[in-house]
Amino acid sequence: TDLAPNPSTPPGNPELADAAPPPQAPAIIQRKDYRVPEWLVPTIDLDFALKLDATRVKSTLRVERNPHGEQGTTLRLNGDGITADSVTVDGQSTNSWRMDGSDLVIELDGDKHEIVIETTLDPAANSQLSGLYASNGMLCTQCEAEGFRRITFFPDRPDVLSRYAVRLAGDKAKFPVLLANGNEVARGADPERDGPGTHWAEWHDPWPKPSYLFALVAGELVANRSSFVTLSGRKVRLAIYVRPGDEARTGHAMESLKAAMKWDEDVYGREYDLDDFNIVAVSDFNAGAMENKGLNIFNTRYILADPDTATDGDYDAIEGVVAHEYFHNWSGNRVTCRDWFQLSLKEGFTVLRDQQFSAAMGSAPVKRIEDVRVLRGVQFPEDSGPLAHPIRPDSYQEISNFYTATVYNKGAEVIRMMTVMAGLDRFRRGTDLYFERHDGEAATCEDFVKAIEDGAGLDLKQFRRWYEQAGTPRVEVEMRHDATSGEVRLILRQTVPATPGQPDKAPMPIPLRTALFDRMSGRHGGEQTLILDDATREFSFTGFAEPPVLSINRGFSAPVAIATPTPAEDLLFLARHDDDPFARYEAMQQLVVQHLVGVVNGSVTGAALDQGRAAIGEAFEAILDDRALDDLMRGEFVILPGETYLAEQLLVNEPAAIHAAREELKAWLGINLGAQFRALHDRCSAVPYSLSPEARGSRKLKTQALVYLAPADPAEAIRRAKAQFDGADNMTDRQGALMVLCGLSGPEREEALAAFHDRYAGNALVIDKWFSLQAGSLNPKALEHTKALADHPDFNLANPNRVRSLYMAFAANPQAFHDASGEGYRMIADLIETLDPLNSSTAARFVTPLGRWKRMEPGRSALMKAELERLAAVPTLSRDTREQVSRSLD
Ligand code: 0A1
Ligand code: ZN
Repeated sequence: TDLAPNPSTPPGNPELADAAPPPQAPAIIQRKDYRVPEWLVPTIDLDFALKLDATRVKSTLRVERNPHGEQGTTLRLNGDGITADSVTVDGQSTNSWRMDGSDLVIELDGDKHEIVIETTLDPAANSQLSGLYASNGMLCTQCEAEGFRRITFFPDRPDVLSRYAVRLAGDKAKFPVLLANGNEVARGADPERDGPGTHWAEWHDPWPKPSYLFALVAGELVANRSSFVTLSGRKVRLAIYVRPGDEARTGHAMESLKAAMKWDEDVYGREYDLDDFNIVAVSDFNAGAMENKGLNIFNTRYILADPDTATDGDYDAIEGVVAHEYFHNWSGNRVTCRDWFQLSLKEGFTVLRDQQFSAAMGSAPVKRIEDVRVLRGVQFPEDSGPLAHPIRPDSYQEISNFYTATVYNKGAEVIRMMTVMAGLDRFRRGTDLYFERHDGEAATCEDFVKAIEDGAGLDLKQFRRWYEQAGTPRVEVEMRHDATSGEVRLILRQTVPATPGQPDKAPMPIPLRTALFDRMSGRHGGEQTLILDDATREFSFTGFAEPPVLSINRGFSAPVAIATPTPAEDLLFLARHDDDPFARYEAMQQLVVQHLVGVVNGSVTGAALDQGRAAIGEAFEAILDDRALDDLMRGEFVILPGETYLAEQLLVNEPAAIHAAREELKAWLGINLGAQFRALHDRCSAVPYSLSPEARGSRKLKTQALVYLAPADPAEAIRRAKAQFDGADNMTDRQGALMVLCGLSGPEREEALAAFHDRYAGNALVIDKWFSLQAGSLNPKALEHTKALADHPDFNLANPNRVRSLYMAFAANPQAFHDASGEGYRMIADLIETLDPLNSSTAARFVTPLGRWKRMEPGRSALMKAELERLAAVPTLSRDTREQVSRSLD
């Protein structure tokens, strides 16, 4: 290749510019600094000569000056860790380019030019799994958010949309399958051009797209093929590509895909827009999956399932993620993001859409409970910690740190509130207008809000604060009853807590679905949606001779915390009578939360402790006996609130006390309702395996029964768990039983772990479960076990699934991670330090659990902070990890 002389780059060699970057303060990208691109790239041709350790890329860009942009003379093309082998402008090799940091800058005098750039990559050495990388002998890409610049030089920003024409050539034996976005337009073999034993394929994507949606895959893959006829009668070919041997486990993903395609037509009027829809599953992947246009790339864990290897939870996750990526074709691809601050435009909306879809496919109330559990368990802590940010952030250093529960899950809740205020029909008019107005554009959150406002006929002026302000609003509730007039006055107050960089907050409109129950009849006179849109608001109701029971934030209509405790008797009433299934569940949870918080802070002792337990026991018994409840829902009711959520309710987090109080309650329930739990385990064990809701419900309850029996009667729990494990014909039962055995001690534990490992040796996804079960276990030795597992021959730092299976499970294990010695903290900090140079975006995700030191009791707080400070002193820390560490220490 002709290496262009490059006189303008001191000291004469562009590669040196990258080799040793001078230490400098990290650049902070600000939302307000957005400028339209100076240059557009209407088309790009990419020519890949694929090889695992040396792929050559020739990129041809037709660039045009943007009439709306600044009229400078330089074209800046982003790069990251790559060098140009050659650069030509309008067919001439040129000297008028230079490297500026990692970017390639070309001086151009005209308005339209053709730029050709050649780069060489080493995919096998790409351990970051961003850009083009190798996984098990295949090649694949991950370009969101800024991976395309690791492949070639390009204006790597989502508001530059191009038509892609891609030619892939490579060894026919190693890469029999060659895939890229769009349509395959030609294929053949040209050994003279590409070398002996090669073949090639050409793919054209007719839809202009940003670079983050580019993808290619090359490898030895087999396809599960099917088809779908769209609402206008077009036949779309569907294929799910996996490694040979895995094809039998793709059926559920394929069914989920077809159901999602149909649902998006029925519910949002969205039709698929290419003749092919391809999915590829890869086992080395930093995230869950990626919505590349017409070529979604998935983590194997969200594709592969059969009853022997996947739990019911895995089946649901596959259905949800397959749908999520498919839905992005409209919410993300056809309408994309102007800049990365708008990430929630596509993610919040797409999460809402996948939640709605899963609700429609299964039990809507159970799905709502699960979604709220994730929100409270992950997003609420984020919103009250050092990494809190609005769903539309104002600044970042590294965008991959903003793929958060806030942007995704709170983003979905914010749009869900629009559906509550408008109703689904009017909301649909809003989304129709949004897609119509912005199809083919790179849009903003503001564009979305405006379209909903116009289409649904809502006034969202004040509502926009939900995009601006971080922090979970707290709502206080006061009810005043006048027995003579029968009037009830409900006084609601909101406060939005201060968050980093946002000390003062303004009130936001909070839609609260509310009902007032008559104590005698157990009924209410109709639900109303109250909008709390000021610091304080009062609502008045008439016709109540007796003070009613308040059911508020039904269906979790707003992502807020109700801060006022409810009298236990009212909670018991709601747990029995509320006709909103979420509210009923919530009353049970609240009953337990209020009790456990009291136990931990010392306000509930002696007789009050006995009374509290007795009330919870009664409520549990009623739930276990209630014939009107289905088992899936019953299964939700008997899951105690998690320790992270409990910690959120306390001013000072005392993990050991929270853990002890929760475990003691479990044991008390196991002892006092032992007969019921045994009967439950027997009843559920008799239900044969199927994917019906009834059978799934019984599997959920079966293991829950063991969870309560374990602390109450360990010997019996071991007997039952062993029988469940040995007799299991599905992974849900097997994993549930192994989890219970893992938390106890004895030869049965070791035997079951060994049997499980033997049975599934070589099945990476199941071996991940084997690691997670041990690291996440209630077993008092979980810390020791985790340490030992890091040296297990199956452990592998290069595979993100494996890393997460061990260490995320560990960091989420309150007892082990918060071991008073601080060893848990050290283990995670050591992991971050070792993993960071290999895979910085995965490493950075482990900073979060260490970041919650401020509200921790003093001993652990100091230990956590010391680990963060140790990390901050590592000079070579990546931008990803450094940003998270420094925000956590601020
Ligand atoms: N857009 C994807 C998520 C995603 C983000 C970054 C990735 O690179 C590491 C990969 C995937 C989604 O929401 O599904
Ligand atoms: Zn997404």
